[in-house]
Amino acid sequence: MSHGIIFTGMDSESTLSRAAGAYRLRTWLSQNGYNVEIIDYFNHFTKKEIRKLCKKYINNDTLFVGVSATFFYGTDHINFLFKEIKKHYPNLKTIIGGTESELVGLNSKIVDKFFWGYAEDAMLHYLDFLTGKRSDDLNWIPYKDSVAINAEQGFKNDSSNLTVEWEPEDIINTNNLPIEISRGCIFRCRFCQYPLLGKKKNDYIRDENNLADEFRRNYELFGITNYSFSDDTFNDNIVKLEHVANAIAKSGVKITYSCFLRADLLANFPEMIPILSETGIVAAQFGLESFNETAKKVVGKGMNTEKQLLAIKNLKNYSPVWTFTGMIIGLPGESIEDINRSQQWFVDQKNEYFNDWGWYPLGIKKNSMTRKSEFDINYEKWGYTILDDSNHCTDWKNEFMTSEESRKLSHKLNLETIMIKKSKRVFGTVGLWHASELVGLGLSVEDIINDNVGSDVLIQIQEKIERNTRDYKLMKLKGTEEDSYISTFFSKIKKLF
Ligand code: B12
Ligand code: SF4
Repeated sequence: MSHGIIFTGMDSESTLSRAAGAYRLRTWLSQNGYNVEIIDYFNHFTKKEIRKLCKKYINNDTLFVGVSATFFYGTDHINFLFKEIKKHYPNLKTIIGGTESELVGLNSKIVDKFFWGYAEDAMLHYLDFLTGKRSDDLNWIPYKDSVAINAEQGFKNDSSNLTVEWEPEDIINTNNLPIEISRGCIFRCRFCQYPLLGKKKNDYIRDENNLADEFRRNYELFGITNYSFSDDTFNDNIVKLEHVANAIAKSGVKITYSCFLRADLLANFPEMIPILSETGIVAAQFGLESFNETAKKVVGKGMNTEKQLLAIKNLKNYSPVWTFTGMIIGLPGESIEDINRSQQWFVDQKNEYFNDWGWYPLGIKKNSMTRKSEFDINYEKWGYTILDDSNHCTDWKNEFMTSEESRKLSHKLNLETIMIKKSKRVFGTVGLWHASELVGLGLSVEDIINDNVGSDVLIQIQEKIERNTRDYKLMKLKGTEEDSYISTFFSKIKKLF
């Protein structure tokens, strides 16, 4: 008995963790009277199996079939699924939701609606419409060959309750789950496409008890003690950190976690460091973005680099924390020589400040319908000329390079880093992902920091990923065996003729 089915997954093969979006919607909608079935690991199901899943899970109550595109971009799978729905279940709505994603190769003619952005309220509104309880007064805008809404716009975005109720049927065979602490960020960095920017301190923060309940429930049901904090800037103020410390204490569960931090806030508010340590921080991702003074000022992260680095060192000296920073290629005022110099600095600092780092080309998404950055809107003012805007990520040029050159350079430098560090990154993943997986497998933070990760551990991860996927698939396909015996029987007969 489900009102809708959401297919989800991580685009990458290399993770033991899960994407939260579909599960958050399931929890919220069930609190409001609608049942949602989730099919995770979408890219691991064959076309035949997708057909079987549709037969098994679609019933008379089903109103929609959706895909969560925050972390899943497999358009072959989406096209196949929606074609099946349009052919065999024409009354159902086909929906894509999540953070606005490029989805190259998607046939948008067979997508009825796109919901971009945090979508609890908009989706509830839409389901009430589909069940005849209200009219559809959502603000639909033409989008590709379909229509879309910016699901965050026009709603309260109340974030006091952000519960995700993971269920035994989700087969949580891992010790790393995402958990939302708050939404949005108090800053407005000029390149940033994150949601709900410029919020007031403590807007969109989760209620303390609501957070504590989730820590406790996850521990009692699945033994979870290790988390990826989904929060755009975890340390945007000290009150929030204290609030989370209280929630952890209330839950009675001793946790470890990874999170996104701003270095300038650590420098300005050093009293954050003991709180982070005592609450269980083991890995942190910074976004220093650049060492070039002009570029830093332009984006809105202008604090003197030395001060930022000292704060990061203080954090690491207080208790072991694996650290990573993202760096952007293509910011105003920063030349290719500057970037090569920064890469050399990273190589020379030998884990003193950062255990890993990654280069990312600047993305200008001029045609994005949601979450536009200042650079997306006023690119000319910041020295960018648009060369081609037919794709989701616009091709640009500034005084130093083109977007194509910035893409190539980031690829080259990231490869170089892997070679230099003889990287033990888990199957090529970078950033928090890597550290979270390893902590979840029981490795000590010290070993991760010192790159003391044997190939046996990597094989163990690979085996666990394969086992998890197989167990999950078996469970979801359970009850369709009969189907499969019949089709095997017929295909054997076919072969005889
Ligand atoms: C936490 C996080 C991570 C964590 C994830 C941990 C985990 N296990 O989930 C880590 C650090 C590992 C990570 C990694 C990466 N991330 Co990240 N991450 C985030 C962050 C900050 C929050 C995501 C989240 O979980 N939110 C909480 C959930 C509940 O929200 P949600 O998924 O958006 O779901 C809501 C809506 O979107 C909607 N929705 C979702 N699904 C569906 C389905 C339907 C049918 C409907 C109607 C609605 C709907 O409803 C949900 C409830 O409101 C976002 C930024 C942001 N604030 O959105 C970036 C973000 C998702 N990441 C991004 C990127 C690019 C990456 C990386 C590729 C970075 C890299 N180069 O390595 C990797 C991907 C790794 C991989 N293998 O796929 C981009 C994705 C851009 C895109 N979609 O095109 C984002 C948006 C940041 C950005 N603006 O650049 N990330
Ligand atoms: S880059 Fe980070 S600090 Fe800046 S606005 Fe975005 S989420 Fe906030």
